[in-house]
Amino acid sequence: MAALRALLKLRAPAAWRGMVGRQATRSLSEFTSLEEKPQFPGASAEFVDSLEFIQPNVISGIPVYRVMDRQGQILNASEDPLIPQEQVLKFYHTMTLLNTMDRILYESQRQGRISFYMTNYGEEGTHVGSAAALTDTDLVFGQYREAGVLMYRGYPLDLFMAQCYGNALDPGKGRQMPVHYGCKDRNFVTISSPLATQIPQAVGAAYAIKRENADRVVICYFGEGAASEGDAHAAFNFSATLECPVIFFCRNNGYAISTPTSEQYRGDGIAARGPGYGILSIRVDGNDVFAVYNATKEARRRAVAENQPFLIEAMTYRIGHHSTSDDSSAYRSVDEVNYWDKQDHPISRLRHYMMHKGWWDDEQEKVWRKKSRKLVMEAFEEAERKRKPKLEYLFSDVYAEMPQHIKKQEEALAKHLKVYGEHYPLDSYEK
Ligand SMILES: Cc1ncc(C[n+]2csc(CCOP(=O)(O)OP(=O)(O)O)c2C)c(N)n1
Ligand SMILES: [Mg+2]
Repeated sequence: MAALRALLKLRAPAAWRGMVGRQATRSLSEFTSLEEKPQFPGASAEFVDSLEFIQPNVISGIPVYRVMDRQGQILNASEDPLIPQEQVLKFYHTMTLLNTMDRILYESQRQGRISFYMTNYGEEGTHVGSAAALTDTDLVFGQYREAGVLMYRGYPLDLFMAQCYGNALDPGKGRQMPVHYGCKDRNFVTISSPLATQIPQAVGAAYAIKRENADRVVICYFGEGAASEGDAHAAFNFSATLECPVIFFCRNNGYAISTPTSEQYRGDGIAARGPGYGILSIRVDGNDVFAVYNATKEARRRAVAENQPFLIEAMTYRIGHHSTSDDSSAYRSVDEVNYWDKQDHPISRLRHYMMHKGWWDDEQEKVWRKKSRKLVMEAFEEAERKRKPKLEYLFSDVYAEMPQHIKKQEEALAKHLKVYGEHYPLDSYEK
């Protein structure tokens, strides 16, 4: 006991020093008031004399912010972001080009040309609406289903393809699974697919940006499934207590592989968690590209101006299978998927909007479909023709100087290939 007391004595002042500054500045009068008020550090509250548990649904039924209805009509003119025609066309071109790239690469995996793929079907609005609301210097941390963000930033088709093929043009030198894109020039941090890896990293980056006083924000994308990881919770809390300019962008697409949201959590989705951490939060219609744009733009403006985190929960639907390793017909109905594909799709909603405006018609659609398919096919064929990266890249870049045991492995491979090289497609590798 004495040892414990001694330990507490030693530790307490250090712990207090680490607490929020506000605690230290409370005046003496607050403690000498005759009124009985809770003085506990860490809570702002009143006393009550009735026993009542807080209902978890106190924060429930968080509304879904939208700007457009399913027919592409603006619901409230004051919410119309009034994006110029040229930029709206860029939204549409990006969303549809992404969709076409997905179709070709998905098929390519099915034919055994690449090892794996993940489509973005149905989530195009969350990517493009949020990407358009950021500036190019804002730092992006993605999960793996955000290719549209990178595409909106101008990442070319041949580099998407190079990564999926792991060919010599791939900046990752063919060392990663497909869809693990990264681009330093475009401030897009390379994907790490162990779930939630990027969330604490994004907060750390936002803290660094805050210390530099840079006019930048960090945006961190993740799925509602990844939000169940411990790292997500640690990241939320750090971002709030360290007051970091970060936007947590949750794509709530209804599933984490085969786990539906009804089995993922018991509260009101992800937005409901924000207030618990002291984070400003909003739920938006992720299939409404303008709603996503408005929410991200305002979150960005305030995150930078006020140095604080924001949480956006974009409600959407994963129309494709989780990945090429999944068959979603085992756990959801075709009718369910068809509803989102045919009746509430972000691409058709934006197309309706453009048609009302007189900015798009069936002929333009036909011409663009043909052209975008041609662009994707050309990049695809080029990627397939390219050689694989040099074999020596198997051993480089981990250590500044190659250690002995890696050197030994490299020599063993060279020896092996000298004898058995004819059994390998060595010509398909760069020399
Ligand atoms: C730590 C960890 N556990 C499990 C997995 C396997 N896994 C890959 S994706 C995924 C589901 C993630 O769902 P969600 O975050 O909702 O993203 P979505 O795929 O729906 O976009 C799981 C369980 C993983 N990659 N990492
Ligand atoms: Mg999900």
